[in-house]
Amino acid sequence: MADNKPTLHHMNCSQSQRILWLLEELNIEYNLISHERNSPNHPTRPYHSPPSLIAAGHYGKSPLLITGAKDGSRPIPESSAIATYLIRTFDSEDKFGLKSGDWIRDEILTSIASTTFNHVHIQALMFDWGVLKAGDSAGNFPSSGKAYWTVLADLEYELKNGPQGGYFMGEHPGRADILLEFPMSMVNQRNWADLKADYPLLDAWLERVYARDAWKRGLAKGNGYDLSMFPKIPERR
Ligand SMILES: N[C@@H](CCC(=O)N[C@@H](CS)C(=O)NCC(=O)O)C(=O)O
Repeated sequence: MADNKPTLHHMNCSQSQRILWLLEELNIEYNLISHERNSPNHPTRPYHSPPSLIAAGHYGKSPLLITGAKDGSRPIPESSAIATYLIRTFDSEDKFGLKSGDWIRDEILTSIASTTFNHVHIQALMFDWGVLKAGDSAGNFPSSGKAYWTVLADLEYELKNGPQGGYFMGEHPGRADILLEFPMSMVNQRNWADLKADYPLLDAWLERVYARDAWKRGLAKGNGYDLSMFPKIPERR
């Protein structure tokens, strides 16, 4: 698709849903190519990228963004790099505050999303799949509870003590809000924590994200966002 619009390679029930959200927030024209995860019964790669996504670019994962022809039709993997490219290229009014806002705060929270949070979230998935058990190399932590989810306490602290307005970056979502949506949706949909009881500000933040028109438009354009689709394997725990 050699036009000047960016093209998003998206896959159902995956973290590229947050990039669809961002594209809708930016109100720009883009091409969307939706891929369907392999079926649970696939002999070697259940739930993984289908051949169409593997063929789309070297990394073979979602999201993958191909920039428009005027930007060289360059493939960009990695959610954080894609979000930064899209905001730097298309946020002419600086609604996301990467130019005039508190970019250091944005950078801290973006880093938490892709390092600390990602680490705990992968561990939690491993617990769900029976690969890790409480007391394993994860450091004797239980797989749930407040001692395990200190990253949620940190984010609750940031919402309490950061700029008020409903989002991590104030009255408008920032890049960090976009990137935190996916791990927070994993926590929520896989019941890894009781957000309402233990992290009420995070719970309200997620509800606020889901109530945004751009989020709803992105969800409608995607091909499903059920993060509980990867089953728990209780018999192996
Ligand atoms: N670090 C990448 C991770 C991309 C990634 O792992 N995406 C998953 C979907 S949530 C995927 O495509 N998995 C398919 C596979 O591993 O075959 C990012 O931040 O975008």
